[in-house]
Amino acid sequence: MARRAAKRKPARGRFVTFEGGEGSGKSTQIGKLAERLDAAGIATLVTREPGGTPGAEALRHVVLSGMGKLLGADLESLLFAAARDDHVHRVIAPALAAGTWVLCDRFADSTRVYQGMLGNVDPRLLDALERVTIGDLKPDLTLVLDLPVEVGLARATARRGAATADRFEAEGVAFHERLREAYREIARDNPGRCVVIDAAGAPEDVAERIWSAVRER
Ligand code: Z5A
Repeated sequence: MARRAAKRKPARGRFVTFEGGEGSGKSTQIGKLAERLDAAGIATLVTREPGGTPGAEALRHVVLSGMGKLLGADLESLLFAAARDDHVHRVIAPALAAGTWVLCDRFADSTRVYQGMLGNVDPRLLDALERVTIGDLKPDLTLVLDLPVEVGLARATARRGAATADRFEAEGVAFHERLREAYREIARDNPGRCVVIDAAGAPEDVAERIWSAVRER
């Protein structure tokens, strides 16, 4: 009797998140890493938060327009959580299960930093939201792009041109300094998952630092 070949489940893909302050180069670097992984024959999916699904992109529009801020930090956290839940369940988890590497521009650390450490949202609320939205789905690697605040803001301002600053871009320098420190703290507390990348210098040099970190892991 002919035996049917057992179907092998693909190995789970790796989940890599990019975090950092305004203008730190996350979008630029995520594209460069995706190109390198593709060239190495590794299937990748590039996505972002808030966003990544039609529903989450609609919520992105709400929070970046400043409407979320009007509701207060607790409710703004719920909007980010709703967007994340949709994104995780419809896009990230299925892609990882299919063996695709997922490269995500911002993830749960952004909520911890922006809403938690800077917005003073109770960590117990954020813990509860994480349990519901991401459960055990922690990133395998988080690259924290670290840059002096004035350099990041100058890059973001140059890119924006005459357009109006969004809800977060409009915050002052002190906010962005606290943001940078908050990310460093998260990286210190999670050394197994996070690598701080010096994001100053030419994009190609930053890409090399990221590639070394990915290879090492
Ligand atoms: N947020 C939140 O509060 N809670 C959450 O849970 C989540 C998010 C998930 C999303 O904003 C906002 O939502 C974010 C946090 C909040 N707010 N902020 N700020 P976004 O997605 O619109 O913006 P962003 O995530 O901050 O990214 P960005 O400003 O677009 O910057 P970036 O992706 O880090 O950088 P980039 O686009 O690659 O580069 C910026 C410019 O610099 C661009 O013109 C590049 O060409 C240039 N660049 C990049 N690298 C270099 C180098 N090495 N040298 C010179 N110039 C460079």
